[in-house]
Amino acid sequence: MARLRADVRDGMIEELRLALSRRPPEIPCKYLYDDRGSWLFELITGLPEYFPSRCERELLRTEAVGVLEAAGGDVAEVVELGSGAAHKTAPLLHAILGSGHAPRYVAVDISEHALLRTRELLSREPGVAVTLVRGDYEHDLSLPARTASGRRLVIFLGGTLGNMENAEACALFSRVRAELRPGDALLVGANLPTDRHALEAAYNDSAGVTAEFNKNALRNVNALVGSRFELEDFEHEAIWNEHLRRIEMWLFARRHLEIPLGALGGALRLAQGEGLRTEISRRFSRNELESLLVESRLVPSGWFTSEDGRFALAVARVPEQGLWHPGLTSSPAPAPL
Ligand code: SAH
Ligand code: AVI
Repeated sequence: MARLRADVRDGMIEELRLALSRRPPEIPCKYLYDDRGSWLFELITGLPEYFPSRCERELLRTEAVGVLEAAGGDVAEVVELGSGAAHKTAPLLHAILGSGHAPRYVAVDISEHALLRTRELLSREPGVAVTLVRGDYEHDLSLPARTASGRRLVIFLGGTLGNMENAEACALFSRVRAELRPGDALLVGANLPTDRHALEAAYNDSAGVTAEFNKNALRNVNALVGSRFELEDFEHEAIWNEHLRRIEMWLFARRHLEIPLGALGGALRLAQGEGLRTEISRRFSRNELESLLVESRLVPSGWFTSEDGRFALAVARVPEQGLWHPGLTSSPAPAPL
């Protein structure tokens, strides 16, 4: 498995330095995913309280053919961003096999563990050629050249879009778009607004797995830069931010702390009760999500929601040359962001 490129690693150090110097300090959520973090996330997806994975898996199982139709059919290649264990991807690949294509599947993930799980799970799918790409899609997205004619479909599942602010999401979509041709498509899985109690329970699970996952970011940062965060000095809490319609994962200092930051230089001082934010997890309305797609010059072409109304799949396409017009959207044009 390829190591992360040196420039990517250097970029991560700079990114961490900047994030930890903010007030409140932050650790960007990609640092949740070292090998242990990827394993913990997979455990989270099976927890009774964590509903998004189950909703999305069921949606993909029931709507795979509809999703492919909304993508324009004739899909020869699926590129998955942040594939994780790729638990939900198989129904889509089966539907492509059913349509007569032997698809190529390309997984892009920052975590080696996640990619190895992807390969393990998809090796059970005969007829699918699997390519693994280790990298940070927030900085660079150079996909391998296509090997077949037919449509490329980029998929971004799990609600991972919700871990980004609008500017980051649009920047990612632009990077994706640069790897697509007219007629290609993008599929995004997104969380929809739901009741606060279910949400807070999903991110403060009773078995404490999410707390472990959250604190693991400190362990990962220690390993990357030689900082000296002590996990027992922090309390996990996930809080619903009503105004911004997002869950925020925090680590609150249990006492006054002065944490040496190793290669980042200096120390991070936190008063007792002061927090470090490690993740935002947004809930989108249809209008918000489709506006992001339109702003990235993609044309929404399909919308599927889970029975409980908590999760949606949005499909969008790159317009054929010269055909771009916001009025091409499948629903009334969303208001600008
Ligand atoms: N799509 C899977 C996994 C979601 S977890 C699912 O729905 O279950 C988010 C995944 O994105 C993790 O595997 C993590 O390693 C990966 N990831 C997070 N930030 C990333 C980045 N900047 N570049 C590449 N992969 C990233
Ligand atoms: C990967 N991502 C969409 C998950 C989420 O729900 O925001 C990560 C997660 N954080 C806590 N639990 C799960």
